[in-house]
Amino acid sequence: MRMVFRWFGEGNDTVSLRHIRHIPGVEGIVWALHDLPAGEEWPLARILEVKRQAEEFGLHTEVVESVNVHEDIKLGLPTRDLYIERYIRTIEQLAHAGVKVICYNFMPVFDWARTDLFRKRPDGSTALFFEKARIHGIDPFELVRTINENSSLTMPGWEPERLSRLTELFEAYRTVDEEALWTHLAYFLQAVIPVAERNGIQMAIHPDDPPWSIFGLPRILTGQNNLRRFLQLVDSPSNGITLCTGSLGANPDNDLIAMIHEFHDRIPFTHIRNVNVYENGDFIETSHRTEDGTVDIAGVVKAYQELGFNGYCRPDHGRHIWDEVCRPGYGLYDRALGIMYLWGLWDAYQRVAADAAASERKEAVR
Ligand code: DNO
Repeated sequence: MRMVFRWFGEGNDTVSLRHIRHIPGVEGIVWALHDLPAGEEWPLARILEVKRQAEEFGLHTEVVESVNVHEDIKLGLPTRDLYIERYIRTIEQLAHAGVKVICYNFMPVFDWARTDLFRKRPDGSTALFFEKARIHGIDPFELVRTINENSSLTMPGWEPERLSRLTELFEAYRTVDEEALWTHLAYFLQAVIPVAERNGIQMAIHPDDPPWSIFGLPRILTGQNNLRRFLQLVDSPSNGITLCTGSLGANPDNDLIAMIHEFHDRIPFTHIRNVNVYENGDFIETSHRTEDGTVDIAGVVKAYQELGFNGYCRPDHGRHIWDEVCRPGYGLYDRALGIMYLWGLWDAYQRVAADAAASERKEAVR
């Protein structure tokens, strides 16, 4: 397991590379050119600049999250070919700079969604929260307004520029159902996966967060059967998944450990975090510890360890603790605690496995 940490870039993050370097076992950053709107080609000089900044602190830039997919591709519009062309050139430039994994998603209009960014928890910390009933009753425009008003540091995926076309997009998606979205995804993959293959890149789609339809928009990367269907769309090692335990784990019917066993050789990147799902379907993000939520984090790490997982892993959203002022979910402290928990589990399972193998060898010699 190769540990990496998300960093939003110079002047765009409260966490510094210097601090990231202090977290044990972190070898690289997970990054993006967040100021470029979806559909723009990433200039090589800008890519190399981030690489240089990270390398100054002994960190690599092998994992990108996200190269966002332009809505015209998801909508299947004739203009998609132009945006696919640019996407391909971005893949090539990233490969040229030594990138190995590109995370992206195929969620219409909105990236991940929450109803409250700073929900007070019983321990006094705050965390991201999703209230099912509220999202069903709310007008998406109002949600965008409250989210952006309540935080000067927006959630990635909710940048005001990106959402400025909201009315137009809702109108356009009226004719795109789940099957149409699958077709548009296949078209995109058929164009980009061969390029990724040639350039030694693994594309890793992020599941939908939460893994169900919101605001009547289709969502298809929601569970084990759909992920299997996704992998079969283009059967290539370059066509992979970012297995996100928090996104998929928001639906308690999702068996994460079964997914890891089934898909492990197509998981170049994993996000590990915990959520606590309530009986009514609401969920709140918690500390990474298994006992603190409804996702079996220890089981997840154990499965990866048993399978000899050698992909990239990052802790995911954390609570806001110790008075830290940070991007929602992306503070330093709770994510660093998360990493130490993940390493603790990993090292312990690894030790137990090594000890068991050693005693088996001893038995065999006797
Ligand atoms: C939220 C993230 C998502 C993720 C994208 C990947 O914190 O997990 O914004 O980066 O969906 O494309």
